[in-house]
Amino acid sequence: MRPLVRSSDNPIITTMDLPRGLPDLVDSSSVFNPGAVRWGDRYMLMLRVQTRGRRTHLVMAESKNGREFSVWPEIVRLPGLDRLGEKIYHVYDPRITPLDDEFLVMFAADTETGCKLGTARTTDFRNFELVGLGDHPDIRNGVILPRRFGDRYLRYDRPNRVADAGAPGTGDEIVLSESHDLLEWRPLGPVMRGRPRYWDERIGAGPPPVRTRRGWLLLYHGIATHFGSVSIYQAGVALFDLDDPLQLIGRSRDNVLEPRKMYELVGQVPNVVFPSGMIVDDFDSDGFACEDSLVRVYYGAADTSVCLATGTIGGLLSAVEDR
Ligand code: BMA
Repeated sequence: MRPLVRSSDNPIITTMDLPRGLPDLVDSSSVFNPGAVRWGDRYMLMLRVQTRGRRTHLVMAESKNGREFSVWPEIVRLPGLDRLGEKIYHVYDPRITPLDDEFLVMFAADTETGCKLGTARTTDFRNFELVGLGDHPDIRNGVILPRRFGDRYLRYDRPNRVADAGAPGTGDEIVLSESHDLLEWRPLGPVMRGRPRYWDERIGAGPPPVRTRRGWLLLYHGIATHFGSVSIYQAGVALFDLDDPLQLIGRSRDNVLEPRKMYELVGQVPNVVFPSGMIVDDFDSDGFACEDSLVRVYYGAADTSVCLATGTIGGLLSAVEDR
């Protein structure tokens, strides 16, 4: 059995689903790479919407069944973003972590001096408190673990240390970092590297990791570069030690999702599946994801639409091989 199966309703959100009457979103080009989280009985997505002017807006959407979403008729405002003293071009690819009765949103922010990782907090997805932008000069794909370690927050992130010709910075190493205030992050060390010549030459974390009894389960994206032509974005699985998330237990040899459907092969950026949200239905009484629980993975397809694939925790774990 394949660990992830596409929804027959894909793509589940396209620009046709965006609310009418919002001047900022009129005739938008694409909606993709959503953050995702469960909020009471609702499945919440934070969508990345791109306009014809290549402006980016974040917009919330909600659903009762995880498949049919209604998009909120307002744009997410992060108060204070314009007063940080840096010109911010785009805020995008949000990842949402539930932690202590609130939601932490970590997003990428393109600035004059590189890509930064910013954090905002919310309890209702309408009012956001901006924590700020981290000071790492060029970094993306930050995902906060949904648990504190003592008085520290931990996150996996991906410094942009690799520059492909003509492309913005990317990277081939996921790093674990710690913070006491969500603002200053200190790298603790690399946790996994890209595998040259295979499907995951460049890598970056997908959604925030899920706590299972066997370890922290992380979906990540792997990029195969193709002779200076278009890169191929796929998804794979890795597992890290529960008490020491610096230790990689194993990872999938092959990808678990790759562009095959027309909506993944063709679009604004072809050949892209980009998992950014993952919602687990069932946790046991100790807060571990149940192995037989349904998992919904939300991903951007070809930087154009939002898609859904489902599986189980057990199925994803079985894709992980011992190192
Ligand atoms: C990455 C990020 C993603 C995007 C992907 C494919 O570098 O910018 O937001 O989905 O490229 O274009």
